[in-house]
Amino acid sequence: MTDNTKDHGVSRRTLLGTTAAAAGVGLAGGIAFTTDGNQLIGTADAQTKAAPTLPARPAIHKAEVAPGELDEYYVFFSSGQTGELRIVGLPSMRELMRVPVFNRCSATGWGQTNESLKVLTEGLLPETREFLKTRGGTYVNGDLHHPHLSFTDGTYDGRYAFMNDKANTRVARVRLDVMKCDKIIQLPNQHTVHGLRVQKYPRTGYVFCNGEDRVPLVNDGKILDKPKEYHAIFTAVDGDTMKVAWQVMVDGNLDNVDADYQGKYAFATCYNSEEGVNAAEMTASEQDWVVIFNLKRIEEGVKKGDFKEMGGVPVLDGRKGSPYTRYVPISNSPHGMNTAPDGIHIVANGKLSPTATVMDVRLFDQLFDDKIKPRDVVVAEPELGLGPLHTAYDGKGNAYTTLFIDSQICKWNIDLAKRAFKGEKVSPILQKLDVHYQPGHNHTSMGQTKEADGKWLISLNKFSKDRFLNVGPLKPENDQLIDISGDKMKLVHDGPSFAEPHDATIVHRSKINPISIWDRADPMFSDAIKQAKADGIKLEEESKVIRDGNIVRVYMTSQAPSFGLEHFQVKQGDQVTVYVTNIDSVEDLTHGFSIINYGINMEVAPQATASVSFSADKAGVYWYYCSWFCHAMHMEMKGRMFVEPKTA
Ligand code: K7E
Ligand code: CUA
Repeated sequence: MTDNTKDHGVSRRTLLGTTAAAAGVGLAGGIAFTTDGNQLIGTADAQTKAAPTLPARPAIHKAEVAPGELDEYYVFFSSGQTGELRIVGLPSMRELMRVPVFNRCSATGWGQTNESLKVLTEGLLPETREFLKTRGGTYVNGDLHHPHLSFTDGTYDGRYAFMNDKANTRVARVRLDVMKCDKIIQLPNQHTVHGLRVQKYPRTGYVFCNGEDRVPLVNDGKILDKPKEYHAIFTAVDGDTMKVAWQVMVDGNLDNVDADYQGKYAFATCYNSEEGVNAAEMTASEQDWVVIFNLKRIEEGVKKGDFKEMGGVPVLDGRKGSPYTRYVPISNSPHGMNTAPDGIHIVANGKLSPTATVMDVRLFDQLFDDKIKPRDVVVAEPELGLGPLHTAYDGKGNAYTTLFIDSQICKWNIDLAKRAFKGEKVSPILQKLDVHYQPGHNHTSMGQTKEADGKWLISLNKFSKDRFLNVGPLKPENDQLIDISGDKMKLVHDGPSFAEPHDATIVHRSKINPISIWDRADPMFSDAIKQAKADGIKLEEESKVIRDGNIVRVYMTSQAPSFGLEHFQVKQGDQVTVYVTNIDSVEDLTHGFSIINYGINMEVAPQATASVSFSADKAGVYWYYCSWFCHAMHMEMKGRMFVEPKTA
């Protein structure tokens, strides 16, 4: 009973009209509200009657959030090669904030302030430090694929978001109280980190990081074109300390990863069991695998000393035949790995195979005890369509798999798939919905937790083609919002997005509680506080210049609409650090500090301190100004830096 619902060529108007009609509500005033505060559906008719002077407009859909209303969900979006984390409201799909992580940010000074440079540099490997010495000290690019929030007991706890950098093998953590990145580490031994997920139970705990590419272990040039001696590494980072807990060497290239709801296992899709180095070699064999990691055995192995220490971390041997891992054969090149909210089923998505492979985590104990064979953990393998990449869940037993090649989302039922696998004549496929175009990840509201609520699905499509005004050869991508609360999926919104949100996490707003004004004791600027103390300065009260040879520290407050210093004087060649402390404690009253022609700009939010260091190499008068709009006299919030020329 496959129903291939086609939404080809559906216009926003007809779509909304259909939805309104389907809702079947009689409305007196044209607009009604559901009990949860969502605006619900006015028929075009009702609206026309209510406001006869307005031209007939489409009904207000529940996906639309009226001016002044708040969204029900936060979505934490990756941004791929842009390197930042984005926060979007759902269902409005309004972009709320960008959190710079691996990139540099002109607006906030990320990559320029001392506070951000500390985060960007302190976790780099020693050899990278050396390599970047003459390259500005830090990477300026990153490739952020997978943002995932910390868990306690199977659901989000609002502490952190963790994310990977595929480009430079890093893992970052964003504090959800202030929405700023506070830690970045680079993983040793591993070459790229692609898949990243966190431990769901009892808490995070571990952050699991897949090393995708295989390289010589000790990659110093002694081994080059000997692919048999290359290895891929799986890493568990301790999410509290942001240090590597342990690593496991595996066979094949690791792709995506997920964890169970019992705190016992992590599992990763692997491609390139051939261990080839080009596409033809990598896809030659019919079978790849999912590798399952036994966390308890690995921890015991570390305790017993059954590892080699490399790059300062314990590396265990998890290749085939190891007690730490099991390899479950799967059709060629599986991609996404997704745990269902039922805590039982995990799905490996076929990519090159039209199938999804469903495993039952309750069988993993027996697999590790060698009581069953690896393929015995497979309980269903439905054929869904071409290019299955990722699967999301509604918490009602249904799964939603992106079909990259078919440009569709396939909705299917896990139970029906299991019955079909046992030989019953049933089709697990409930609906196929066209998306525009070529979806990668998809995600449901709270769907990666045990609290999946089955309301919304987003499809992160790689191509938008004709869906938006033409902006030239480089097009935006298209994040589409789909209503899954009824029996049928309904496409309700197209959202253009810049390169390249692979992945997203949809979180109910009740889980996230950011602050609006910084705590003066925040560790983010503790170095500044320490330095000021050593200089006998109270950051919140004083503005003063301290000279120490050619090292100059300029302390100034900022309070709308003026800086604590109208001017300060330094000498050409001085090494200057400016500390700006925003002493306004008014919500949303952010100041900025920019020095003209010195290439300097940073954000200073209420009650924060931010600092920037530079060499005062150009003599002359340089105005500094507040770059974040703060006051009616914001334009006047400025001062002058005098750089006295060197006398020859
Ligand atoms: Cu499928 Cu990097 Cu999550 Cu992209 S990965 S789609
Ligand atoms: Cu301070 Cu604008």
